[in-house]
Amino acid sequence: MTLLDCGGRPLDLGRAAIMGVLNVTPDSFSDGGFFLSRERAVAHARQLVEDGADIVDVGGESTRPGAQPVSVQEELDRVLPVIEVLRDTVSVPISIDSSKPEVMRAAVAAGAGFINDVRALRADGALAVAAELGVPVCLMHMQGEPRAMQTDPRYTDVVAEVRTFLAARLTACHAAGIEPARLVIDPGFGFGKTLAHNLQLLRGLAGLQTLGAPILVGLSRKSMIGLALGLPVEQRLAASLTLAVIAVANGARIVRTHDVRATREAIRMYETVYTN
Ligand code: YH5
Repeated sequence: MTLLDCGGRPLDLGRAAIMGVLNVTPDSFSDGGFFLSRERAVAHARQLVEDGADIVDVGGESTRPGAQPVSVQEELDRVLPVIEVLRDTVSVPISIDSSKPEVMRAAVAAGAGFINDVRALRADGALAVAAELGVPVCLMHMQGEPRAMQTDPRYTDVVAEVRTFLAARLTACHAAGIEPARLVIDPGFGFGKTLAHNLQLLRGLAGLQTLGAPILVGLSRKSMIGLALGLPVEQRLAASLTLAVIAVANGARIVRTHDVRATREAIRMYETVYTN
């Protein structure tokens, strides 16, 4: 049975774990300033935990297709106040969703115990900082950069290429002194992939298990559902739950989702049927 030590807070992977998404990006709503956006984010995080989140993923950089880069200072200003409050108000581990070593270091100092990096520690200095911090790290595959990654994604064999990329990042982490027991891998659904690529990856997900690291997936509300079923983002719950269950059936151990309670119920029901 796998237990990840997230800076002193355990994450039990004996059953699939639910990672609740907490976006701290001020794009969609304007408000009375930092205090209001911090209070709103903290309230949302507490709701995610009440709904059954096993870990909360705090992100201050939008990595959606077409998103513009954010400065280190802007990202710190968004996430640090929220992490500081959550450290003292929720008991589950806090994940920092960032690719910037300066943000990783400050977030872990403020109370984060897990690094979720959509760039798999490829930024300058990120490998060394992650080695020094000692917390678990999720390494995600992405082809290109968010701004242009959906322009013309190309693969000969998407499952093989994602697998080879993740194997190389695991090797780079080992070489940098990061213990294998704290590494998690993620195929990066929607990150430089067409609908066909995403479907091939989901069907081939179990093939990543031989890399020896727990698999995390993020499928919640993603465009692949919109493309497959013609649904707007607010009508993607049922399809997201279906994809989450398929992922767990194919080896996923952490599921990143906006809809914690429903995702937890769907996965627990699946596990009730298939676990003796
Ligand atoms: C992920 O897969 N994804 S941010 C576009 C959407 C809906 C949702 C409306 N961070 C992942 O959630 N971290 C994100 O269309 C992630 N794995 C890991 N490890 C993108 C997102 C989203 C994008």
